[in-house]
Amino acid sequence: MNSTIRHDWSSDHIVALHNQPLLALVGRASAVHRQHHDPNHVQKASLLSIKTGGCPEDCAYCPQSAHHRDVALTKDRLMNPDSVLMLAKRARDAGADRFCMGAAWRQVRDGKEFDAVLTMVRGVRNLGMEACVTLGMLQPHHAEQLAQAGLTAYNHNLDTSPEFYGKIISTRTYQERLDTLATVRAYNIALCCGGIIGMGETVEDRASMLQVLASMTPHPESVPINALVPVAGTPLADRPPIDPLELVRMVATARIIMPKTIVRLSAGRSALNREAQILCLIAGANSVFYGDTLLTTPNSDTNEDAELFQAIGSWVERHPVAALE
Ligand code: SAM
Ligand code: DTB
Ligand code: SF4
Repeated sequence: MNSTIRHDWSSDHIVALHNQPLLALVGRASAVHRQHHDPNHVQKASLLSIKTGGCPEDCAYCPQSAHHRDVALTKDRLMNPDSVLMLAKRARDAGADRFCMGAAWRQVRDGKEFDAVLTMVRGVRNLGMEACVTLGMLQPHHAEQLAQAGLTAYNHNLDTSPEFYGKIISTRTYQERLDTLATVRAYNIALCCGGIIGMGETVEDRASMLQVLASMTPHPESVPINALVPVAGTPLADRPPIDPLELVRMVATARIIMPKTIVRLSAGRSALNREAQILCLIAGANSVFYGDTLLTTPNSDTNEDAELFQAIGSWVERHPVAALE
């Protein structure tokens, strides 16, 4: 199996990979996955909205945009670091080893609020967890301070292809996103960067987004694949749900073209039954969000997740059998 790391995948090639017969696609993706990752380990990441709603951006999918006035959402100021760290500890005790904090900001600003976020990052790291934040756009000195605080990764998504992007967001350009990603990279913070499927984009758009991700050197360390969670009051509220196998194809394609990247089966997982989730894990997903809520919408039920992890035997970091082989 040839899975050298490439940065020159063409969109056409990615479409062809994506559209090949499902069993061939999943088989190839699974082989790449096994070559580069422990197939029994599923990382559990916990997600917390540290500042909710009232965001000046107009992302069509997002319940937190102030432009979508009919969304039933309670806005909240930035949480205090003590409460955040209490929840981080609880998540760690429940089995999460990565804690991701999201703020509904257009961009980071200097001041007390950013200082509080730095305190949260330091606190999460002191708990022995990976820390990830998503705070919108940032300037170099913000990235520098986040790196000094020990931040593991910065999440900033492309969301979709450059071609479809204008149908989803008008208040921030694709180039601004790429600039933010470059700033994060310049300070040696790992990149968590992915997108959403199910917003009305074509398979070509999905491939085009993957092409942009795979052209980055190195590939993003982490790629979240979200399925749209349609929220009442947002412009995308009535989008029909995607077929779970579309998520499987997206995960598998990401796995093949970015062999070492941590692929995250992110929002929309609660619409998948156990077997569809397992297919995604076989096809190369390394991680799921674990906990009752994503940022503002419900996540998969934690009891059902416990049963899922029990069924696949991934509670143990490394299965003892692996040590015998
Ligand atoms: N405001 C920051 C930003 O946009 O960079 C951080 C928070 S924002 C909520 C983080 C990501 O969540 C978005 O880029 C998008 O990919 C994802 N997201 C938001 N709402 C979603 C939804 N309804 N369904 C799926 N993914 C969603
Ligand atoms: C990402 O790609 N997915 C997460 C995380 N990064 C921050 C967010 C999903 C949000 C889903 C909608 C909500 O709960 O508000
Ligand atoms: Fe704001 Fe982020 Fe939601 Fe866009 S995705 S509206 S930037 S919180």
